[in-house]
Amino acid sequence: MANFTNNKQVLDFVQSRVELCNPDKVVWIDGSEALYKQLENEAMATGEIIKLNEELLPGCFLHRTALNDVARVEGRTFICSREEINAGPTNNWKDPKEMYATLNAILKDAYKGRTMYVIPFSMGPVGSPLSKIGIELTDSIYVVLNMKIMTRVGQNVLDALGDSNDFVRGTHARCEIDEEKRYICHFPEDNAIISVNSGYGGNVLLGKKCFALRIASYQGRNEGWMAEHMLILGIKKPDGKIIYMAAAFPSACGKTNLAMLIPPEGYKKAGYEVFTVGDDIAWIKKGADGRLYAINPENGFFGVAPGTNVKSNPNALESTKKNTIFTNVGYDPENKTVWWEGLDKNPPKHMIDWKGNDWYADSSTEKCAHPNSRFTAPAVNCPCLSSEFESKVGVPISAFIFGGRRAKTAPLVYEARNWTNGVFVGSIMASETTAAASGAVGVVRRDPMAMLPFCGYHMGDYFQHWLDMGAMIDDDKKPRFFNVNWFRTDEEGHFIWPGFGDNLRVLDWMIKRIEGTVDAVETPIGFVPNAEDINIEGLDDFSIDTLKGILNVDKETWKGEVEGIKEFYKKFGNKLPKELAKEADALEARLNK
Ligand code: GTP
Ligand code: SPV
Ligand code: MN
Repeated sequence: MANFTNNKQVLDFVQSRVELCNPDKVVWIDGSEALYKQLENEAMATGEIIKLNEELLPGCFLHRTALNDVARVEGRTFICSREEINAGPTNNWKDPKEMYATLNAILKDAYKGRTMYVIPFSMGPVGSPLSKIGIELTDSIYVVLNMKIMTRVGQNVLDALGDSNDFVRGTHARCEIDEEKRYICHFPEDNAIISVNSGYGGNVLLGKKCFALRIASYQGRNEGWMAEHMLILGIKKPDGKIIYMAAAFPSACGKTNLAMLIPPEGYKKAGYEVFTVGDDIAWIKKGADGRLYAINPENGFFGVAPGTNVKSNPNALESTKKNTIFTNVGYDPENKTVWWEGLDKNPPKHMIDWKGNDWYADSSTEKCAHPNSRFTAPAVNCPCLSSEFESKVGVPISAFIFGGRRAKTAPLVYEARNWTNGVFVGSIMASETTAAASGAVGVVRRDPMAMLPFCGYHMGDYFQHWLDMGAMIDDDKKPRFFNVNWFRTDEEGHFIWPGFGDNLRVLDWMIKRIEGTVDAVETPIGFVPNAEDINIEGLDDFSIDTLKGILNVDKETWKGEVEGIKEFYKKFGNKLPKELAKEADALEARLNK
């Protein structure tokens, strides 16, 4: 072991797990291609992964999870802070002592007959002052191969860590994939994560939601930075200037798509380009010049497959053409390729569905791919990856965007009045639930800053942290706040706004607001565009009246909304920042005027 590191805390951690979990063998993931090849071969031999067509999809694999293990499980996700109050009303809490006892019983001999893999990984470019290091222990080769794509893994991470104790201790054990004994547990005060009885992405790739959001949000609050469920994109204007924005949408609400958007023809011709820095998570800190800078701590995309196609997101599709792992999509055994709903209109006649059963295009009634089926693709594959992706300082953020799925209520876009009002707008986000987490789909729920399932501490304190961050930034350097809703529907339930690449038309309006070149209409909820100021040139079947319809703010609907907000706010008791309670009152007063 000492070949890999002399860090005593790392060695102690690994040793203590060896004693508890009792693996047959310990393998350190040093980042070498030879080792990854060997692991791929092993996993192919056991059927854990299926090699896809080397010509069409070089380096790609398919994996199917257990039928009961296809999404994050919020009901079984815990924040185990010593004091219950510190987990807050929106998280499940368990006393760490009690939870360690439960987990230790499950972990006892959990690796028996198996290999324990030690994955040293960096969230963020290795050596960046914004980056953080973790060690994940796992008995799953699938996890190792996914972590290789999603994070920076290997010996250089251990070298960067040196003797430091500042690393997250992650333990994952598949156990029996027993739903009843599935636990995704976070111990923020111990820098530790333990995940058992699952093999699904968000539950087991511990660098992602568990570390980069739940643990990191807690660290960020203590250390004066922010960990957010946000994509980061850069928009290059015809004058060559690049404006960076970060956007928080709940799971499966369009982050990957917005991050990789293709400008509409007219914009392309005019010289607009869009660059992806991140598609899911942003770590944000004040930079040397006083502005807020963001890095993407990840190294790949764990994206929703269904609906991804050459029209909706060609950049994401292109990213999946090599060295990608597909999870729970359809499989064409003849051509060794993959398919999912919404890829194209001609599925292969015979496939194996995500459950492993035969599926026939002309007779099967069930979905071939699971609605939360995913691809794990290396960021370097993305044709529009930002040249700043590896930047150790990050990119300066000019706007924060919040949004969700609201069939009614929220207009296409509006701008908040100022930072405090912007934090209010983020805190009242609501969205219809999706397949990204187990449970009912399509139910409207409050999801502040898209962080409801991901905030590692009391959400009232989290709101306060947002306000405190604002106080650290001079007014002329503060990002602006916007809210968007791509998902307004008509009477028949069809989306009214074309969305996807055409969302740039809305971002374009934001840029004009940032640069101070366009007016807006003041409404009780914030500033809404004059319909004439949103460029709808080149949109077929989309009139200015339709646009006016989705920009409309209905006072009566919003009065109901305020009631919902106040009800939601009650949860936080005296931890709700007074500024936000005042914002709710002020909104109500404006609506009643
Ligand atoms: P997570 O990875 O779960 O955090 O999801 P995400 O926020 O990255 O969502 P993603 O971009 O993968 O989109 C999820 C679903 O929303 C896909 O089925 C998309 O086709 C759909 N979608 C994305 N953008 C738009 C849009 O602008 N309009 C409409 N109507 N649908 C969209
Ligand atoms: C999400 O659910 O927000 C995801 C996928 O990005 S997971 O990694 O499962 O969290
Ligand atoms: Mn996400």
